[in-house]
Amino acid sequence: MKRHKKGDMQLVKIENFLEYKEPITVKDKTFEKLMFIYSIAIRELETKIGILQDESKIFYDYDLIDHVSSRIKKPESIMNKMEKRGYPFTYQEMIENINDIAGIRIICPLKKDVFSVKDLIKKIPGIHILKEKDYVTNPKESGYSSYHMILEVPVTLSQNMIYVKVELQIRTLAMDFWANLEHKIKYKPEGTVNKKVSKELVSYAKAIHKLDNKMMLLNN
Ligand code: 0O2
Repeated sequence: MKRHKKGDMQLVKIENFLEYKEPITVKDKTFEKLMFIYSIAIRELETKIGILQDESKIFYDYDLIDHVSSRIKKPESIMNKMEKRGYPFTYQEMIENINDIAGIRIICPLKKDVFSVKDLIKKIPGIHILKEKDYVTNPKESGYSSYHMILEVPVTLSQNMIYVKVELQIRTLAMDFWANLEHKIKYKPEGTVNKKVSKELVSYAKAIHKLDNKMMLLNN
């Protein structure tokens, strides 16, 4: 295969990498190529996050990050989200509008660690921040709390460097505990939930918020 020198490499956004006007067919080669590119973006970013995690331990004797998880959104979840939001089923619409095809979650011990991690992520060279939502300072009505970022991560292939979108969720262990259970109970459309349960979940989220603040003080 003919290889270009790094200096010759084209830097393109994923939207401009292939011809994406055609309709989505989840079993075709275009879909496979796209999911591969998203998975590389996850690998690249996870490596960088792992370095931050290890650096904190080795240099500062501090566990800034408890653990990291990642996933590629399932084809049926991508299609459901597009249908729900009324986007035409083309690759172009998918790439432009579905920001969480590649997702990484960083779980921190304490609330202040969430903000330290997001500051460190912002300093990683070459990464673009497209969107930020601070549901830690301002939780959602449901009680959901987490720091969200939509990033563009450069992925280097043999011929091109491509910017790929990744959704990053950063939260504490306690917020994660709540979000995982609440998601199971309520967030998915199949799960119908009555007002009493919703109210209770909000009150548990408030309790977790208090707990996170107390744990932070205890740790000072
Ligand atoms: P799923 O099934 O978890 O993937 P965007 O994604 O940027 O186009 P949106 O939907 O406004 O726009 O994003 P937001 O509010 O940042 O939420 C993105 C993700 O956060 C959701 O993805 C959930 O994973 C999580 N989330 C948001 N609100 C809640 C909540 O109330 N409870 C729980 N448990 N999780 C929440 P999806 O694709 O909507 O769902």
